[in-house]
Order: sequence, then C-alpha cells, then structure tokens
Amino acid sequence: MPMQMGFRWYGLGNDKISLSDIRQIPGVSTIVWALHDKLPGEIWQQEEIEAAVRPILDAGFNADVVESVNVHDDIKIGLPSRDRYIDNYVRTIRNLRPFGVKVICYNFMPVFDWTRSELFHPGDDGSTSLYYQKDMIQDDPKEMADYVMSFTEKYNMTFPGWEPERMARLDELFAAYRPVTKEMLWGNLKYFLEKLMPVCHECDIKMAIHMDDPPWDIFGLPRLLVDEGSIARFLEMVDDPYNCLTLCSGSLNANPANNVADIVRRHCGRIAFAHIRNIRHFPNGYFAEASHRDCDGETGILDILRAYHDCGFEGYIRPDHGRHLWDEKPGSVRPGYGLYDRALGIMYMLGAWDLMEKETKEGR
Ligand code: CS2
Ligand code: MN
Repeated sequence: MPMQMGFRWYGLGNDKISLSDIRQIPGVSTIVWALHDKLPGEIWQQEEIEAAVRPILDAGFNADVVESVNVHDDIKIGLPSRDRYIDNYVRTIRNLRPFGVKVICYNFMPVFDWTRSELFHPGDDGSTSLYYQKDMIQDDPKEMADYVMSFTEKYNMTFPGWEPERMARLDELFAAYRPVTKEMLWGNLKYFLEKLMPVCHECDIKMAIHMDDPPWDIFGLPRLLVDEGSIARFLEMVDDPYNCLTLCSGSLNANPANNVADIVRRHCGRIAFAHIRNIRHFPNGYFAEASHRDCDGETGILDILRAYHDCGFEGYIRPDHGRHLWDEKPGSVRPGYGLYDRALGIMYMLGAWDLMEKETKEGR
C-alpha cells in the first residue's frame, strides 16, 4: 500500500474546518480523528465511535488513524488502579476495530501534552505560529497552564491533553508524579504496552507513541521519547511489530541535535504514523514553528521526506502544526490546526514525493 496522506480534524461542531473543505486539498485519504469529549481512561463506546466516523466515511475518507486515545495518569504513575484503566483501553481498542482503525497515536508525557509559551507569535510575514521561549517554561507550570487555558475559557475551545478537569487539579497531579522517576516511567510504559500487545494483534491495530514535545524534561517532570537512543530503547523494550512510533519531526527537532532523517532511516519499519513539521531555531534557544518549506526552518524536511521515500514508507503521514494565515486569528482557528498552512504543507510534501516517485519510475 502506498503512503497515505492524513489531515487532523476535530469533528462536527468542534472544528471550523469542514470535511468538504478538506476534500478540496489534493491527495488526502485519511481523516485523523478522535472523540474529543472523552477523558483519559474512559471507554469509547461503539455508538459514539460510529457517530464520529460516519460523516468521515460518508465524505469519502477513511478513518484509519485515531489521535489520540489518551492514557490515564494512573497508568503513567503506576498506581494499582492502572489495571482498571488498562482494561478500559483494551475495550476501546476492541470497539475501534469494526471501523477499520489501523493506528492509535498516543503519548506518555506526564501532566502536559505539548507545551509552548505562546500560541500566536507574530512572524515577519504577518502570520502567527506556536512559539517556545525557554525561560518561560522553567519554574512555574501554573503560569503556562493558565496561559493555555485562557484560550479555552475565552474561546470555548478545548485542546487535547489540556482537559480543564485535569488542569484544575494541577497541584494534585504534580504531587502524584513527584515520586515517579524516569526509570519508573519507562517501567510503567512497558507494563502498559505488554498488556495491550495481544489485543493489538487480535484487532490488527498498531499503538504508535508520539514523541515528547519538547524533547526534554520540563518543570521537573521526566520525559522519555526524546532522541534516537530513547527511541531505540523504546522499540527494543517491547519488541513487537504492533509497538510503533508516531515520529513527529517537529517535536524531535525542537532539539536541533536530533537528526530526524537519520532516525527515519534507522526505524522506518516501526513508524506507523509520520508527523511533518518544520522548526525555526533562534540563536537564544527559542524556537517557532515554520512553514513546511525546507528553507523556512532547520528541521530538514526534504531530507526527511527522502528518507521516508527511500525506505518505501507505507504508513500514514500528516502535516503537523501549521502557521495561522490570512483570516485565521485567535478564536477563529485552533492553535496549529488551521486550514491554509496545513493545506500548503500537504502540497509541498506531495510535490516532493511525486517528483521522487517519478524519478524512481524513470530510473533516474
Ligand atoms: C500533536 C500532539 O498537536 C500536537 O502537538 O502532535 O498533541 C499529539 O496529538 C499528542 O501528543 C498525541 O497524543
Ligand atoms: Mn506531532
């Protein structure tokens, strides 16, 4: 099967972008979806799944990739209650199977999903993008969480991994994670995946862990999937073809020492899902998310695409965050998930890909 291009969509009534908008972007076969009103640990029921997936299939897309089924904190912390939540996860996997789901993207980051100090940072060209200012993400998690949550309050828009119910208990969550060392977190991840692998085989659904974003410890919380060494450790720890990666180029390259194209070449067979995003680094260590065009950042988008092509990548790929362009402003667009820049990103990726395909066919 050839590589399949995906587009993340937040669902009817929860996304200003429509499926018919997405239909007009060339080459998109897969809608990357989720049940966005579910809390981590809850079972996704078949009727709820059916209601979310039906419009996607009716619009002519497949719904092969779920991003994310979020993992309950008790599983990450390793509390005795984790078994109950793992059972719920297993039931969710079984409930997803009849809808043709092939890949579940998830992450194992303590407390926070992605973290940024600014969601609408102005670029030189008048667009805005997500931005990371190192010194703002050091001591006070509350300040950053309040900033991100202010968007939820102001615009009545929730973000995956930033559930208001969890963020309201931030002190409690930090206290619960305090005894969890990095090694313990690795152990808890192994425990979780070993319980899931049999059901993944049974259902032919791959678990694809997302990289930690940014790829370093924040606010004293350990983070695991940060570089080639930790990715290799992860894949060996549960050495199973259903234990896979969501290789996120932007998350990894937030540390410019990570060469994403090399990582692709090394682990391509276990990459179920590719996120493509470009990062522009500033000399002071801050970074901004950039357009997908290779020269607009330092992530090496063309080398990464070539690495996927050389490896005969047959998984799912999607543009990750885009900038906010034209009429996309706070309140009218989900941070990082507007229509325009992600559509431009797709055309850039497909342009490079089509050229490589043509050259291969013609033996050049
Ligand atoms: C995504 C992640 O928007 C993003 O940064 O790439 O939030 C991703 O969806 C989760 O980490 C996966 O669980
Ligand atoms: Mn990503």
